[in-house]
Amino acid sequence: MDFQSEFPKPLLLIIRASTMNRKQFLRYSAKVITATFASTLIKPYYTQAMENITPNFQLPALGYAYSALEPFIDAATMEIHYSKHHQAYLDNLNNALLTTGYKNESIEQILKNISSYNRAVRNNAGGHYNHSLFWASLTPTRKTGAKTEIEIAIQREFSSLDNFKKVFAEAGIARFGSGWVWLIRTPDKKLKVISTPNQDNPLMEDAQDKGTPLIALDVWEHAYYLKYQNKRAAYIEAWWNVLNWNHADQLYTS
Ligand code: MN3
Repeated sequence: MDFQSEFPKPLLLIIRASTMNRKQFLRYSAKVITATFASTLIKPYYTQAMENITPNFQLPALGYAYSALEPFIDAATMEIHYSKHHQAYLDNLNNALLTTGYKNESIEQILKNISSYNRAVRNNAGGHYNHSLFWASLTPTRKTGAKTEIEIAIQREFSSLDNFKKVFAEAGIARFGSGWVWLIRTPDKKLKVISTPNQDNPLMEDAQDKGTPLIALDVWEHAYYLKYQNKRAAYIEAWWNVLNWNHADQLYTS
């Protein structure tokens, strides 16, 4: 018989106790007291998780110095982009979520349900996710050694790495105004180059091209204007030198 479901707890205790000797009773009582104490400790955290909590999205660690990507991306651009632009998206995201009943969703969950949020959450959740991936997609360390799986797949699907770079750069140059260029894995497991306006991204439920982001390139003017001014094509050409292929490969193979 399942005592737990058949009887209320005090009755259960009496039934159990009546069948025990003194030693068993003491041991059982200790267990009940410990369990009761533990549940009062745990309960506030559990209750908190079920109710609205204060959003606290934060900057991810950069992992390299602002100057580490010179001469391809300059230190001043990196510092302003990371510590001012990204921080502003975070502050605005945390503030916007305060008014929408935040329930501890991850950034990916927010993007996947983006149509249930307002414009401020859309712009700033996108801004936070996109920049986090962008920083992780950069490295001062040139890749050496054998081709990664993603490079092999790119060669297979785009004819050559050079052709892929051409398609990717053209998407970046063609993006009118501000936005992003992406290499994504589509739901049917194909590689595809796409671009999105503003801070939209391919995880958003209403994205025109949905998929898993593998490589992200910021083509907003703030990403390159100090060094490249109006020459977006030159910025994209230089950016290939600091692209973290190993990170892209990790996303591709996971
Ligand atoms: Mn940016």
